[in-house]
Formats: sequence, C-alpha cells, structure tokens
Amino acid sequence: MTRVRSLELRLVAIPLVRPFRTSFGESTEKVCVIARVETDDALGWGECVSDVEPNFSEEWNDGAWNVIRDFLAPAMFAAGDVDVERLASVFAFVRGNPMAKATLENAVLDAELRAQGRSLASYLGAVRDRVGCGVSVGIAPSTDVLLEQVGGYLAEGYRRIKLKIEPGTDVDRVRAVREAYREILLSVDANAAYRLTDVEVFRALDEFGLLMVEQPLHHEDLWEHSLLQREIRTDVCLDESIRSAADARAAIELGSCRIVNIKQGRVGGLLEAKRVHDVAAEFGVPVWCGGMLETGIGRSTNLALAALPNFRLPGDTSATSRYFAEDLTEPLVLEADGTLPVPNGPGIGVDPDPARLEAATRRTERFEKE
Ligand code: NPG
Repeated sequence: MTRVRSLELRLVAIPLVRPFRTSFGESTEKVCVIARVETDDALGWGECVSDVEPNFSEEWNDGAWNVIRDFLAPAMFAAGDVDVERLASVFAFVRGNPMAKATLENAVLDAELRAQGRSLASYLGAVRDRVGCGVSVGIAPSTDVLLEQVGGYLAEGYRRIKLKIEPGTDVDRVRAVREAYREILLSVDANAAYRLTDVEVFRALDEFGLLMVEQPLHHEDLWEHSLLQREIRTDVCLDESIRSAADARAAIELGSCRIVNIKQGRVGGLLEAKRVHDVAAEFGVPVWCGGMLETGIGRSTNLALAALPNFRLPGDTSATSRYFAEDLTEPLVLEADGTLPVPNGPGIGVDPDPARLEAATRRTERFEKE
C-alpha cells in the first residue's frame, strides 16, 4: 500500500538533435509532462507520452495536465492508501485518457518499487538484462538524406530500421533503402495515413521483404486492417489501434495484425502493457516496444518492459544520442551489438538530473494531499 502525499507536474522541453517528421507532422523539440510523486517512503517519476497536439491520439499535453489536475490526482489523494494494482480502478470513472492515467500509475509504481528496493524489470518479470534496439527514421527531405541517415544508424549498431512513410514517396524510398541494404531488418510505419483503396501500395511493398507494415489504416478500423492483412504477405503490426489488452485480443482474433507494438503510455500504463503482452503471447503473436521520443525517464521505463519474454523483435528503444544532445537523465548508450542494458536499480533505475530538469522546465504545479 502506498500513500501519495504530493504530486508535482512539470512541462519540460528539450531540443531534438534532428527534426522528426511523420505522416502527421514534424517536431523539432520534445515537449512533455513529467510527474513526480512523493509517498510516505519514496519519490517516483512518470513521463506522459502525449505530445503538444492531439494528432497521434486524442490526448495532448495540456489536456493530460488538466485531466490529471482536475480528476485523476484528486481521486488518487481521496483514495488514501492505494495499492498500485488498484489505481486503474480508482481512475476508471474517467473514460479514456490512457496517457494521463499511465503517467500517475507509473510514478506511483516507481515510488513503491523504490521503497522496496526492487527494480521495475524484476517486478514485471523480465527475462533478459539487455534488449535489442531498432531506430525509427523520420520522413527525410530526400532519398539521399534518408540513405545517409540509415547508413549512420546501421554503423552505430541498430538492429532494425523502421522508415516512416507517407503516400507519394513510399515505394521509391523503401526500394532505395532495400537496394542499398539487402540484409537488414527493415519495416515501415504509416501512422494511419492510408486507406484500404491503397492496397496496391502495400502489394508493391510486399516485394521488399519487410518485417512488418505498421498501422497502415485508420486507428479505429480493426475490420479494414483485417481485410488488408488478407490481401498482403507482409505482417501488419498495429500501434495506434491497440489501446488495451481487449483491443489486442480483438485485433488478433479478427486477423487485423500478426504483430503488436506495445507502448505502455498508449495502453494506460505498465500493468495494462503487461496484459497486452500476455494476450499476444497466448496467441503466439510477437510484440515489440514502441517509443514516443521519451526522455531517459520514459525510455528506462520502456527498457524494463521490453525485457519481458514475448518482446521478440527489436524495439524503438534507441540511445539518448538519437534524440537529444542532453537528456534529463544520464545518457543511455547503445552497445556495439545494438543493445541497451535494462536498468537494474530500484524502480525505473534512473533519476533526472536536478539541474537539467530545472533548465528544461517551462511550467510547474504542485498538489498536496489535504
Ligand atoms: O524512437 O521513440 C522513438 C520514436 C519512435 O516512431 C516512433 N514513434 O508513431 O510510433 C510512432 C512515433 C511517435 C513518436 C508517435 C512521437 C508520436 C509521438
């Protein structure tokens, strides 16, 4: 049981080393909400994976901040002594908003595990101490720039390259990368930019031996994904469409995907993420750990999750240098074999550097238990 005494929210901003463009927009800096909870016994950290605008999902930073401030935090304080495994039921009166809920649940879990001196990886049931890493390459200004970026990441040791794609340049860009690098694990991510009538694009992509095509169609359309999957050889992977273990079960039963991307924030936190992992494992469907350009706080959280047994493909858990010149935490450094170590200290195993956190902070608000 854990009693949360106070909560501090911060909006932080850190420049990205290079702009990151997807089919829905471009970011040049990482802006996110960081929660710090103080319990009777420890401090805990949670990073919210929402972004400045509601374009990856319905959630966005200011919305998440308000949902936490006006609904989730008061409910958490009113609950008094809470078992982190019951926190989701305390939050259940708020519909949706998984990213906001995950922020608090993860912070409370971090504090609880720090108080016990236990690592998050061990709590979740990790079976490895290093995880294989891939990298997600944003839509580049030209094919030449893309080839140069891919070459740089491969030289660093990344085990899988994921290309963001959008209608118009998709097939030519993928062909160029495949011709330059015949043997690599290569996948594409459409972020829901296509329609079922674009099936010919996916048939063309079938020729490039891709590991998967991620979230090709609308995020609310499992049915159309099942139709597309029947028409193409490449495995469909779902990301935006999977917001819970129930969604994962439905998608797998319908044949909408053969691979699942797990982002703990998108599904409401680590506990639901583990349930998504377990459902997929039950069906023999591999999962991998997605990324949302997290700082070292969120990325360390992801690394613990990615150490579970059914995470069988390299994740978007890249090194700090792929994102930031300076992270909030000590940098996470890629080994030459393309892995990152799973943090093994108490809780998420890392702490933000107080000076860097302060320098990155744009706004702070504190809430105390009455
Ligand atoms: O390495 O963290 C990373 C980025 C991985 O491509 C990535 N994330 O659609 O999966 C995505 C995309 C994303 C990033 C989406 C930020 C929304 C915000």
